[in-house]
Amino acid sequence: MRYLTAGESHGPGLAAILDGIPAGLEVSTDELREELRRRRRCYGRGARSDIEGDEFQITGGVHQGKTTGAPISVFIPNRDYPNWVSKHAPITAPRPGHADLAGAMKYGFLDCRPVAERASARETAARVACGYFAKKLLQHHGIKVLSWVVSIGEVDAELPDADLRLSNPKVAIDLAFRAESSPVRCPDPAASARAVTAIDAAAEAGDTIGGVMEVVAVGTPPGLGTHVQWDRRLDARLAAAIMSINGVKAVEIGGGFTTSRMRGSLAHDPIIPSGESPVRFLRPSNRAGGIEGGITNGQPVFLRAAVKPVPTLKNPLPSVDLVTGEACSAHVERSDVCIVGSAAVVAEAMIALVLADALMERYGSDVLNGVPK
Ligand code: EPS
Repeated sequence: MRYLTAGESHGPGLAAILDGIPAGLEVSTDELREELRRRRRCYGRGARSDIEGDEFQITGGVHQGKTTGAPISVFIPNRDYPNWVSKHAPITAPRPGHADLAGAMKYGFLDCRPVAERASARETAARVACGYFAKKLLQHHGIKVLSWVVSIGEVDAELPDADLRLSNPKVAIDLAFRAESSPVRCPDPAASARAVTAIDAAAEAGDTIGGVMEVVAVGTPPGLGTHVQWDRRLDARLAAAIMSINGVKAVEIGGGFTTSRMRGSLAHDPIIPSGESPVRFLRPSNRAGGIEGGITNGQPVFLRAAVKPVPTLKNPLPSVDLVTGEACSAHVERSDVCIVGSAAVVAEAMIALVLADALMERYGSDVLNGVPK
Protein backbone atom coordinates (compact mmCIF):
# COMPACT_ATOMS: atom_id res chain seq x y z
CA MET A 1 0.00 0.00 0.00
CA ARG A 2 1.30 3.46 -0.77
CA TYR A 3 -0.03 6.98 -0.72
CA LEU A 4 1.02 10.48 -1.62
CA THR A 5 -0.46 13.87 -0.90
CA ALA A 6 -0.07 17.14 -2.79
CA GLY A 7 -1.28 20.69 -2.33
CA GLU A 8 -0.56 23.83 -0.35
CA SER A 9 -2.29 25.35 2.64
CA HIS A 10 -3.81 28.29 0.73
CA GLY A 11 -3.70 26.77 -2.76
CA PRO A 12 -6.71 25.42 -4.65
CA GLY A 13 -6.84 22.29 -2.50
CA LEU A 14 -5.28 19.07 -1.29
CA ALA A 15 -5.06 15.88 -3.31
CA ALA A 16 -4.38 12.36 -2.08
CA ILE A 17 -3.87 9.09 -3.91
CA LEU A 18 -3.99 5.84 -1.97
CA ASP A 19 -3.03 2.67 -3.81
CA GLY A 20 -3.41 -0.88 -2.52
CA ILE A 21 -6.84 -1.04 -0.86
CA PRO A 22 -8.46 -4.31 -2.01
CA ALA A 23 -11.71 -4.34 -3.99
CA GLY A 24 -15.05 -4.73 -2.26
CA LEU A 25 -14.55 -2.63 0.89
CA GLU A 26 -17.72 -0.72 1.77
CA VAL A 27 -17.00 2.95 2.35
CA SER A 28 -19.21 5.94 3.08
CA THR A 29 -18.81 9.61 2.28
CA ASP A 30 -20.60 10.49 5.55
CA GLU A 31 -18.01 8.56 7.54
CA LEU A 32 -15.14 10.18 5.67
CA ARG A 33 -16.71 13.61 6.30
CA GLU A 34 -16.92 12.78 10.00
CA GLU A 35 -13.21 11.76 10.12
CA LEU A 36 -12.24 15.07 8.56
CA ARG A 37 -14.46 16.92 11.03
CA ARG A 38 -12.82 15.12 13.97
CA ARG A 39 -9.43 16.43 12.82
CA ARG A 40 -10.61 19.95 12.13
CA ARG A 41 -12.61 20.53 15.29
CA CYS A 42 -10.47 20.86 18.37
CA TYR A 43 -10.25 23.68 20.91
CA GLY A 44 -7.24 25.87 20.24
CA ARG A 45 -7.48 25.74 16.48
CA GLY A 46 -7.47 29.11 14.71
CA ALA A 47 -10.06 30.92 12.60
CA ARG A 48 -9.15 28.86 9.56
CA SER A 49 -10.92 25.81 10.96
CA ASP A 50 -14.17 27.83 10.83
CA ILE A 51 -13.54 28.72 7.21
CA GLU A 52 -12.73 25.23 5.95
CA GLY A 53 -15.54 22.71 5.75
CA ASP A 54 -13.29 19.96 4.37
CA GLU A 55 -15.83 19.07 1.72
CA PHE A 56 -14.22 16.61 -0.67
CA GLN A 57 -14.61 14.75 -3.92
CA ILE A 58 -13.67 11.10 -4.35
CA THR A 59 -12.41 11.04 -7.91
CA GLY A 60 -11.26 7.46 -8.29
CA GLY A 61 -11.21 3.96 -6.84
CA VAL A 62 -14.74 3.87 -5.41
CA HIS A 63 -17.84 2.73 -7.28
CA GLN A 64 -21.33 2.59 -5.77
CA GLY A 65 -20.02 2.78 -2.23
CA LYS A 66 -17.36 0.09 -2.61
CA THR A 67 -13.67 0.20 -3.38
CA THR A 68 -12.74 -1.17 -6.80
CA GLY A 69 -9.10 -2.13 -6.15
CA ALA A 70 -7.96 0.85 -8.26
CA PRO A 71 -6.08 3.77 -6.66
CA ILE A 72 -8.42 5.87 -4.53
CA SER A 73 -8.13 9.58 -5.16
CA VAL A 74 -9.59 12.31 -3.01
CA PHE A 75 -9.58 16.07 -3.60
CA ILE A 76 -10.28 18.48 -0.75
CA PRO A 77 -10.73 22.04 -2.08
CA ASN A 78 -9.59 24.92 0.15
CA ARG A 79 -12.46 27.33 0.77
CA ASP A 80 -9.94 30.01 1.76
CA TYR A 81 -8.18 29.82 -1.64
CA PRO A 82 -10.07 32.69 -3.34
CA ASN A 83 -8.94 35.01 -0.51
CA TRP A 84 -5.28 34.20 -1.24
CA VAL A 85 -5.18 34.13 -5.06
CA SER A 86 -4.35 37.78 -5.45
CA LYS A 87 -2.56 38.15 -2.13
CA HIS A 88 1.20 38.46 -2.27
CA ALA A 89 2.22 37.74 1.30
CA PRO A 90 5.95 37.03 1.48
CA ILE A 91 7.50 35.66 4.66
CA THR A 92 11.02 37.06 5.02
CA ALA A 93 11.34 36.76 8.82
CA PRO A 94 11.46 32.99 9.47
CA ARG A 95 9.59 31.69 12.52
CA PRO A 96 11.81 29.75 14.93
CA GLY A 97 10.57 26.16 15.16
CA HIS A 98 8.85 26.34 11.76
CA ALA A 99 10.20 24.90 8.49
CA ASP A 100 10.65 28.51 7.24
CA LEU A 101 14.41 28.96 7.70
CA ALA A 102 15.59 25.39 7.05
CA GLY A 103 13.36 25.21 3.96
CA ALA A 104 14.49 28.63 2.67
CA MET A 105 18.17 27.61 3.03
CA LYS A 106 17.53 24.27 1.35
CA TYR A 107 15.62 25.64 -1.66
CA GLY A 108 17.43 28.97 -1.94
CA PHE A 109 14.39 31.16 -1.22
CA LEU A 110 14.44 34.64 0.32
CA ASP A 111 10.67 34.33 0.75
CA CYS A 112 9.66 31.41 3.01
CA ARG A 113 6.03 31.45 1.74
CA PRO A 114 6.41 28.43 -0.57
CA VAL A 115 7.94 26.42 2.29
CA ALA A 116 5.33 27.52 4.83
CA GLU A 117 2.50 26.69 2.45
CA ARG A 118 3.51 23.07 2.04
CA ALA A 119 4.88 22.57 5.58
CA SER A 120 1.49 23.67 6.94
CA ALA A 121 -0.45 21.06 8.88
CA ARG A 122 -3.33 21.71 6.49
CA GLU A 123 -1.79 18.81 4.54
CA THR A 124 -2.79 16.41 7.29
CA ALA A 125 -6.42 16.65 6.11
CA ALA A 126 -5.31 14.62 3.06
CA ARG A 127 -3.63 12.05 5.31
CA VAL A 128 -6.80 11.68 7.36
CA ALA A 129 -8.71 11.06 4.11
CA CYS A 130 -6.30 8.22 3.20
CA GLY A 131 -6.38 6.99 6.80
CA TYR A 132 -10.15 6.64 6.62
CA PHE A 133 -9.86 3.90 3.98
CA ALA A 134 -7.09 2.16 5.95
CA LYS A 135 -9.27 2.29 9.07
CA LYS A 136 -12.18 0.73 7.19
CA LEU A 137 -9.95 -2.10 5.98
CA LEU A 138 -8.65 -2.68 9.51
CA GLN A 139 -12.17 -2.52 10.92
CA HIS A 140 -13.22 -5.23 8.47
CA HIS A 141 -10.55 -7.41 10.11
CA GLY A 142 -11.52 -6.51 13.67
CA ILE A 143 -8.83 -3.88 14.31
CA LYS A 144 -9.69 -0.44 15.72
CA VAL A 145 -7.32 2.52 16.02
CA LEU A 146 -8.10 4.88 18.90
CA SER A 147 -6.57 8.01 20.42
CA TRP A 148 -6.78 10.43 23.32
CA VAL A 149 -4.82 13.33 24.76
CA VAL A 150 -2.99 12.83 28.09
CA SER A 151 -1.65 16.35 28.63
CA ILE A 152 -1.85 19.87 27.27
CA GLY A 153 1.03 22.07 28.41
CA GLU A 154 1.34 21.40 32.12
CA VAL A 155 -2.21 20.11 32.51
CA ASP A 156 -2.14 16.33 33.07
CA ALA A 157 -5.23 14.17 32.73
CA GLU A 158 -6.00 11.73 35.51
CA LEU A 159 -6.29 8.47 33.64
CA PRO A 160 -6.28 4.78 34.53
CA ASP A 161 -2.78 3.50 35.32
CA ALA A 162 -0.41 3.26 32.34
CA ASP A 163 -0.25 -0.54 32.69
CA LEU A 164 -4.01 -0.72 32.20
CA ARG A 165 -4.04 1.73 29.28
CA LEU A 166 -1.35 -0.33 27.59
CA SER A 167 -2.83 -3.76 28.04
CA ASN A 168 -6.59 -3.54 28.44
CA PRO A 169 -8.54 -2.96 25.20
CA LYS A 170 -11.73 -2.15 27.16
CA VAL A 171 -9.93 0.65 29.01
CA ALA A 172 -8.58 2.01 25.70
CA ILE A 173 -12.01 1.87 24.05
CA ASP A 174 -13.57 3.69 27.01
CA LEU A 175 -10.89 6.41 27.04
CA ALA A 176 -11.24 7.00 23.30
CA PHE A 177 -15.03 7.13 23.68
CA ARG A 178 -14.76 9.74 26.43
CA ALA A 179 -12.20 11.74 24.42
CA GLU A 180 -14.78 12.16 21.65
CA SER A 181 -16.88 14.52 23.79
CA SER A 182 -13.94 16.63 24.99
CA PRO A 183 -13.06 19.84 23.12
CA VAL A 184 -9.37 18.84 23.36
CA ARG A 185 -9.77 15.01 23.02
CA CYS A 186 -8.92 14.52 26.69
CA PRO A 187 -10.93 11.78 28.44
CA ASP A 188 -10.68 13.44 31.90
CA PRO A 189 -13.40 16.17 31.97
CA ALA A 190 -11.70 18.17 34.77
CA ALA A 191 -8.34 18.19 32.96
CA SER A 192 -10.14 18.97 29.73
CA ALA A 193 -11.63 22.11 31.32
CA ARG A 194 -8.22 23.10 32.73
CA ALA A 195 -6.65 22.54 29.31
CA VAL A 196 -9.20 24.90 27.73
CA THR A 197 -8.23 27.53 30.34
CA ALA A 198 -4.52 26.93 29.64
CA ILE A 199 -5.12 27.34 25.90
CA ASP A 200 -7.04 30.59 26.51
CA ALA A 201 -4.19 31.86 28.73
CA ALA A 202 -1.58 31.01 26.07
CA ALA A 203 -3.70 32.76 23.40
CA GLU A 204 -4.10 35.81 25.64
CA ALA A 205 -0.30 35.99 25.99
CA GLY A 206 0.19 35.69 22.22
CA ASP A 207 1.70 32.28 22.85
CA THR A 208 1.03 28.64 21.94
CA ILE A 209 0.95 25.32 23.78
CA GLY A 210 1.78 21.65 23.04
CA GLY A 211 0.96 18.33 24.66
CA VAL A 212 1.09 14.55 24.65
CA MET A 213 -1.23 12.08 22.95
CA GLU A 214 -1.65 8.30 23.01
CA VAL A 215 -2.73 6.09 20.12
CA VAL A 216 -3.64 2.44 20.41
CA ALA A 217 -4.66 -0.24 17.92
CA VAL A 218 -6.78 -2.98 19.48
CA GLY A 219 -7.48 -6.33 17.84
CA THR A 220 -4.11 -6.37 16.06
CA PRO A 221 -3.19 -9.93 15.03
CA PRO A 222 0.29 -11.33 15.75
CA GLY A 223 2.80 -11.41 12.91
CA LEU A 224 2.65 -7.94 11.34
CA GLY A 225 6.10 -6.51 10.53
CA THR A 226 9.33 -8.45 10.78
CA HIS A 227 12.71 -8.53 12.51
CA VAL A 228 14.53 -9.62 9.34
CA GLN A 229 15.33 -6.17 7.94
CA TRP A 230 15.61 -2.84 9.77
CA ASP A 231 13.17 -0.96 7.60
CA ARG A 232 10.52 -3.67 7.83
CA ARG A 233 10.36 -3.58 11.62
CA LEU A 234 6.85 -2.45 12.50
CA ASP A 235 7.95 -0.29 15.44
CA ALA A 236 10.33 1.61 13.14
CA ARG A 237 7.57 2.13 10.58
CA LEU A 238 5.03 3.26 13.19
CA ALA A 239 7.51 5.63 14.84
CA ALA A 240 8.41 7.18 11.47
CA ALA A 241 4.73 7.59 10.61
CA ILE A 242 4.01 9.39 13.90
CA MET A 243 7.21 11.44 13.73
CA SER A 244 6.17 12.67 10.27
CA ILE A 245 3.16 14.48 11.75
CA ASN A 246 3.74 18.24 11.84
CA GLY A 247 4.87 19.31 15.31
CA VAL A 248 5.68 15.85 16.72
CA LYS A 249 9.04 15.82 18.51
CA ALA A 250 9.07 12.48 20.37
CA VAL A 251 7.54 9.02 20.07
CA GLU A 252 7.44 6.15 22.58
CA ILE A 253 6.21 2.61 22.01
CA GLY A 254 4.66 0.79 24.97
CA GLY A 255 6.40 1.64 28.23
CA GLY A 256 8.99 3.62 26.25
CA PHE A 257 11.23 5.78 28.42
CA THR A 258 9.68 4.38 31.61
CA THR A 259 11.03 0.90 30.92
CA SER A 260 14.57 2.30 30.69
CA ARG A 261 14.43 2.90 34.44
CA MET A 262 13.20 -0.61 35.29
CA ARG A 263 15.10 -3.85 35.66
CA GLY A 264 14.52 -6.39 32.90
CA SER A 265 12.59 -8.59 35.30
CA LEU A 266 9.97 -5.83 35.63
CA ALA A 267 10.19 -4.26 32.19
CA HIS A 268 9.22 -7.31 30.13
CA ASP A 269 5.86 -8.99 29.82
CA PRO A 270 5.79 -12.56 31.14
CA ILE A 271 4.52 -15.32 28.80
CA ILE A 272 1.94 -17.57 30.44
CA PRO A 273 0.15 -20.59 28.90
CA SER A 274 -3.59 -20.09 28.54
CA GLY A 275 -4.37 -23.71 29.44
CA GLU A 276 -6.03 -24.18 26.03
CA SER A 277 -5.06 -26.70 23.39
CA PRO A 278 -3.41 -25.79 21.06
CA VAL A 279 -1.61 -23.58 23.52
CA ARG A 280 -2.25 -19.82 23.45
CA PHE A 281 -0.12 -17.27 25.23
CA LEU A 282 -1.33 -14.88 27.89
CA ARG A 283 0.58 -11.68 28.58
CA PRO A 284 -0.41 -10.10 31.90
CA SER A 285 1.16 -6.77 30.90
CA ASN A 286 2.01 -4.94 27.68
CA ARG A 287 5.06 -2.81 28.32
CA ALA A 288 6.33 -3.86 24.88
CA GLY A 289 3.40 -1.94 23.37
CA GLY A 290 2.30 -4.96 21.32
CA ILE A 291 5.56 -5.27 19.40
CA GLU A 292 8.56 -7.54 20.06
CA GLY A 293 11.39 -7.83 17.53
CA GLY A 294 9.57 -5.45 15.20
CA ILE A 295 6.63 -7.90 14.98
CA THR A 296 3.16 -7.56 16.49
CA ASN A 297 2.59 -10.10 19.27
CA GLY A 298 -1.21 -9.93 19.42
CA GLN A 299 -1.35 -7.37 22.24
CA PRO A 300 -2.66 -3.83 21.64
CA VAL A 301 -0.19 -1.71 19.67
CA PHE A 302 0.45 1.34 21.82
CA LEU A 303 2.25 4.62 21.05
CA ARG A 304 2.67 7.92 22.84
CA ALA A 305 3.89 11.10 21.18
CA ALA A 306 4.83 14.62 22.22
CA VAL A 307 3.63 17.59 20.17
CA LYS A 308 5.56 20.85 20.41
CA PRO A 309 3.80 24.21 20.74
CA VAL A 310 2.84 25.74 17.37
CA PRO A 311 5.76 27.92 16.12
CA THR A 312 3.66 30.84 14.81
CA LEU A 313 3.52 33.22 17.79
CA LYS A 314 1.45 36.40 18.02
CA ASN A 315 4.15 37.62 20.40
CA PRO A 316 7.06 36.57 18.18
CA LEU A 317 10.60 35.41 18.92
CA PRO A 318 13.67 37.12 17.46
CA SER A 319 14.53 36.35 13.84
CA VAL A 320 16.57 37.73 10.96
CA ASP A 321 15.07 39.29 7.86
CA LEU A 322 16.32 37.16 4.96
CA VAL A 323 16.32 40.13 2.56
CA THR A 324 17.99 42.80 4.72
CA GLY A 325 20.00 40.54 7.05
CA GLU A 326 18.80 42.73 9.94
CA ALA A 327 17.55 41.47 13.30
CA CYS A 328 13.75 41.56 13.48
CA SER A 329 10.76 39.81 15.00
CA ALA A 330 9.58 36.56 13.44
CA HIS A 331 6.69 36.62 10.99
CA VAL A 332 3.22 36.74 12.55
CA GLU A 333 0.07 35.49 10.89
CA ARG A 334 -3.21 33.77 11.66
CA SER A 335 -2.55 30.36 13.13
CA ASP A 336 -3.52 27.83 15.79
CA VAL A 337 -2.82 28.06 19.54
CA CYS A 338 -3.00 24.31 20.23
CA ILE A 339 -3.27 21.42 17.78
CA VAL A 340 -2.73 18.39 20.04
CA GLY A 341 -6.30 17.05 19.74
CA SER A 342 -6.17 17.35 15.95
CA ALA A 343 -2.73 15.71 15.86
CA ALA A 344 -4.18 12.72 17.74
CA VAL A 345 -6.74 12.19 14.98
CA VAL A 346 -3.95 12.47 12.38
CA ALA A 347 -1.94 9.94 14.41
CA GLU A 348 -4.86 7.49 14.22
CA ALA A 349 -4.77 7.85 10.42
CA MET A 350 -0.99 7.37 10.24
CA ILE A 351 -1.08 4.27 12.46
CA ALA A 352 -4.00 2.88 10.46
CA LEU A 353 -2.08 3.35 7.20
CA VAL A 354 1.02 1.53 8.55
CA LEU A 355 -1.03 -1.32 10.01
CA ALA A 356 -3.16 -1.71 6.89
CA ASP A 357 0.01 -1.82 4.81
CA ALA A 358 1.52 -4.47 7.10
CA LEU A 359 -1.72 -6.46 7.08
CA MET A 360 -1.80 -6.43 3.27
CA GLU A 361 1.88 -7.41 3.16
CA ARG A 362 1.12 -10.48 5.24
CA TYR A 363 -2.27 -11.50 3.91
CA GLY A 364 -2.72 -9.17 0.95
CA SER A 365 -5.10 -9.95 -1.83
CA ASP A 366 -6.96 -8.12 -4.56
CA VAL A 367 -10.20 -8.78 -2.77
CA LEU A 368 -11.29 -8.36 0.83
CA ASN A 369 -11.63 -12.01 1.77
CA GLY A 370 -7.95 -12.73 1.21
CA VAL A 371 -7.25 -12.10 4.89
CA PRO A 372 -8.16 -14.96 7.25
CA LYS A 373 -10.33 -13.73 10.14
C1 EPS B 1 -1.39 26.22 9.85
C2 EPS B 1 -1.92 27.48 10.05
C3 EPS B 1 -3.36 27.73 10.02
C4 EPS B 1 -4.11 26.46 10.31
C5 EPS B 1 -3.63 25.41 9.33
C6 EPS B 1 -2.23 25.04 9.67
O1 EPS B 1 -3.78 28.13 8.74
P1 EPS B 1 -3.97 29.66 8.38
O2 EPS B 1 -2.60 30.23 8.36
O3 EPS B 1 -4.63 29.71 7.05
O4 EPS B 1 -4.85 30.22 9.46
O5 EPS B 1 -5.49 26.65 10.27
O6 EPS B 1 -4.39 24.26 9.44
C7 EPS B 1 -5.42 24.03 8.62
C8 EPS B 1 -5.92 24.89 7.74
C9 EPS B 1 -5.97 22.70 8.78
O7 EPS B 1 -6.92 22.37 8.09
O8 EPS B 1 -5.44 22.00 9.61
C10 EPS B 1 0.05 26.01 9.80
O9 EPS B 1 0.80 26.99 9.66
O10 EPS B 1 0.50 24.86 9.90
